[in-house]
Amino acid sequence: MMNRRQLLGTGVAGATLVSTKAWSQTDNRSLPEAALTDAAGTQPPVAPSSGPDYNPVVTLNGWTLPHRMKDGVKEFHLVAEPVERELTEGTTAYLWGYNGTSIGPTIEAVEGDRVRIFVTNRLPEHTTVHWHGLILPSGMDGVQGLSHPGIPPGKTFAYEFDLIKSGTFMYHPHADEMVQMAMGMMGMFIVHPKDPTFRRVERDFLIMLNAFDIDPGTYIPRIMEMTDFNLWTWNSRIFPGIDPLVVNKGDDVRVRVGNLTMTNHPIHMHGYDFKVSCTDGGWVNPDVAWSEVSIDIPVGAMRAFDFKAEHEGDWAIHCHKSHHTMNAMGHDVPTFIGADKTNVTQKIRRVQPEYMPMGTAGMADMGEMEMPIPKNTAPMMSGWGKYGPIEMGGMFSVVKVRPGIASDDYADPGWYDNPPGTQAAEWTGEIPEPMQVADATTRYTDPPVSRG
Ligand SMILES: [Cu+2]
Repeated sequence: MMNRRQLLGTGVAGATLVSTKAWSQTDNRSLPEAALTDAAGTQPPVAPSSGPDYNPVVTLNGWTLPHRMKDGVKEFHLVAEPVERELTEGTTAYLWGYNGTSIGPTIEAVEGDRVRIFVTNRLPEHTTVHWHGLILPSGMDGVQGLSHPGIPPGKTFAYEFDLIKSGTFMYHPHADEMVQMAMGMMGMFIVHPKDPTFRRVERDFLIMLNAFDIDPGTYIPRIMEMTDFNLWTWNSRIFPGIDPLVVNKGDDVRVRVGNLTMTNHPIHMHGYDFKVSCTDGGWVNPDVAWSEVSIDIPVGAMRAFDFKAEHEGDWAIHCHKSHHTMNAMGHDVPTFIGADKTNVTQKIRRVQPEYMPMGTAGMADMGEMEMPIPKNTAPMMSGWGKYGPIEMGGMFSVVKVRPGIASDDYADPGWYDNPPGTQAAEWTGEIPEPMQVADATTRYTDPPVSRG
C-alpha cells in the first residue's frame, strides 16, 4: 500500500487524497453546495423538510441556511467571506460575514439531530467557528489554537456533533475575534425541541444585537474600537432599515435576542408585558418567569421573551439606551439647549450665508431636516411614520399587531389606524388652572386644606 507521500507524487491521485484527507471524520464526502444571498430583506421562514415538526424562526432582515440530509446527518455549509451589507437604504458597509450576508444565515435544527457543518474560509486570514452555548465535544468548540488549528484561507473544515438540548444559541469566530466580530461575523443557531408541542409559539423572531464604528462617509468598520461605536444594529441593519415584526392578533409570539456587542442593551417593547422564556443556558420554567416590559441583554448572552399578541397597534420595540436609537453622531456636538445663538448666527452668516443654528430647542429638528451629510451616511434621526418623523435610528423597530394576518404572512401591513377616540390629539376645550398642592407643612393634614 502506498503511503501519503507516494500518492502525492502521482499527481491527480494525490490531489484526490489530499481533499479526502481533510474530511477524514466522515466517509464518502462531497461538499454540500453553499447557499448564497446578498438580500437584506426578511426571508420567509423555512418549514422543516425532514424529521420532527417545528415552527420555523424568522430572522429579521435575514435568512435560514438550507441543509441536506446525508446518511441521517444534517449537513450545512457556511462560507466565511467579505460581504457588502446594506445597513439601511443608501448606506452600505463592507463587512465580513457568511454566505453573502452579515449577520450570517440562521442555522436551524432539532434536538437529537446530528449536524455536520462545513466551514469554508474565503477570508484573507484564518478563522474558526465557536458554537456559543451548545454542549459538544471539546475539539468541536472552535477556539483557535485551543480546540483545533485555525481554518487557513482557502480551506474547509468540518464540525460534527449531536444537538443534545433545544434552545437559542449563537455562532461566531474565536480566532482574531476582536477583528472578525467587529467586521460583522456572527449568526444564530436555533435548536427546536424534539417534542413539537413543547413551548411552541406561532411567531418566532430572531434579533442579533451588533455594533459597528464606521466614520460618516466611509464603508469599513474601525476594528480597534472598544466602546465608542456609532452604529447600533439589529442583524447588521439600522432603523429605518429594520423590518417590522408583523404579528397576527392572538398569536403566541417569541422574540429571541442575542447580544454580541461590547455593552448591554435593555430591549423595551411598548404595549405589552412579557415573560422571559429562554436564555442561552436553557428554558426558563414558566412557573418562575416574571413579567417585564424591558429585558436587559447582557454582553455575550441571549434572552428570549414570549407574549400573547392581544393588543392591536403599532408598538415600538427598541434598545432603551437612547444613544443606541441614533445613527452615526458627531459625539463632540456641544449642547445648545436654551442658548441664544442670534449674535453668533449673524456673524457666521457673513462667511456662510446658508448657516442654520441647530439644537437650541433640542435636537428634534434633526428628524425632519434634509441636512447635507456625507455620502453613504444615514441621518442621525430618521424614519417617517403616519404622523411625522419618528426621530429614531439604530436599534429600533415596530411590532405591528393586526387581526386576520395569515400564518405565513410577514409582509408590512402599513401603519395602524387608531380607532376614533383612542389617539392623543390637541385639546381645544377649556384648560383648567394647574391645581396647587398644599405646602409641605399642611400636606398631610386631615381634612385637606382648602386653598382659597
Ligand atoms: Cu443598546
